[in-house]
Amino acid sequence: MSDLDSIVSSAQAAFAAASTPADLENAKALFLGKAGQLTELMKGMAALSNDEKKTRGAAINVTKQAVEAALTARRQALADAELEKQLKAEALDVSLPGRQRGQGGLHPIALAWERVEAIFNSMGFDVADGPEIENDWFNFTSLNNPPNHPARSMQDTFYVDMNDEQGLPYCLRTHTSPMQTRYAVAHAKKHAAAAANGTMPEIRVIAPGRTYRVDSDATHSPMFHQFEGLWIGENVNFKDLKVTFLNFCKAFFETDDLTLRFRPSYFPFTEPSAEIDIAFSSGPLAGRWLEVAGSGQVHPSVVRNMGLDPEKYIGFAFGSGIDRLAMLRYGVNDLRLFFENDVRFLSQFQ
Ligand code: 2NL
Repeated sequence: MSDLDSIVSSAQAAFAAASTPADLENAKALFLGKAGQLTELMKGMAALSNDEKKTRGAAINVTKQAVEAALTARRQALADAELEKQLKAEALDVSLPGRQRGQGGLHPIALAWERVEAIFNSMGFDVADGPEIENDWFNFTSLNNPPNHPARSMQDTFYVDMNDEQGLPYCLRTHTSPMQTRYAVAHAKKHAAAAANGTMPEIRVIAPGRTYRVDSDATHSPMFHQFEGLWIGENVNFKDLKVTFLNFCKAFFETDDLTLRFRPSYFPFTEPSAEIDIAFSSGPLAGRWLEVAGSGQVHPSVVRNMGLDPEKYIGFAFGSGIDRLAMLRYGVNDLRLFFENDVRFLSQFQ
């Protein structure tokens, strides 16, 4: 191997051994730098004749080009390797599932509650709201509950350690009725002047909300959800009650395949009173009578307590449990599932 060929092969070996751009530049200096091997060879040409200079010069040039080519190739290889390394480090796995921000949704009871409001709204009913801590008058007395009625006992009602203006303790409302009485009183006041001319608009309202009773087992929760309806006018009757409640049930359960049964009952605030039972003619509950509401013609004393003349105004009321309706509508067999708030249960309703 000539001295020139051995320079090329040792340059190739030195460049290959350089593993970083800095190493490579150091290796380059060994051959092409000021004191590099090729530079030294050029300097050595001074002593040669003109003819020898020509051939030797051409040969050195070829060698130099070969060394430069090897350098360029190695530079490129190192740059490629660096890029490859960078790409690997910054690699994005586009098939990786994104980090999700979990979407919230409404509780099934809230969904049922909203459906109740929407359906009664569509039948011209207003939605009333009111306090969850009630006084004795609105929770019991105005609704015709006698002073020693068992519902008033501490075994049935949660009392608050504070008395109202009459010296009677506040309680957590045991039903949604007080909201309707409050609504009716405000309505009667607002339209008192018009009523004297015989033009008071009808009261048509529903009152959904949380209610509280001292009761806790597999089928009762101390806090539960009710909605009550009230329709009072000059000529509102049981037929209106039946049509209203039937239309509600058909819309709520999204089926015409159901029958209602009105069964005589007793409530202090209505007379006559009836339990409302429902039977589906198809589906998993077909053929069974299920109690879904209490109802009746509003008792004259209760109409009077609303600030209305019972000789002139008459109507009906009903009360039903939202939790129970939600169980029937969504096929939930255990009331407690609604209150455990297990996301695996709740997410099934979204
Ligand atoms: C039941 C019984 C009922 C009412 C609620 C009512 C409200 C007013 C006046 C008269 Cl302001 N009555 N509500 C009437 C009959 C029955 O509910 O078992 N509910 C789950």
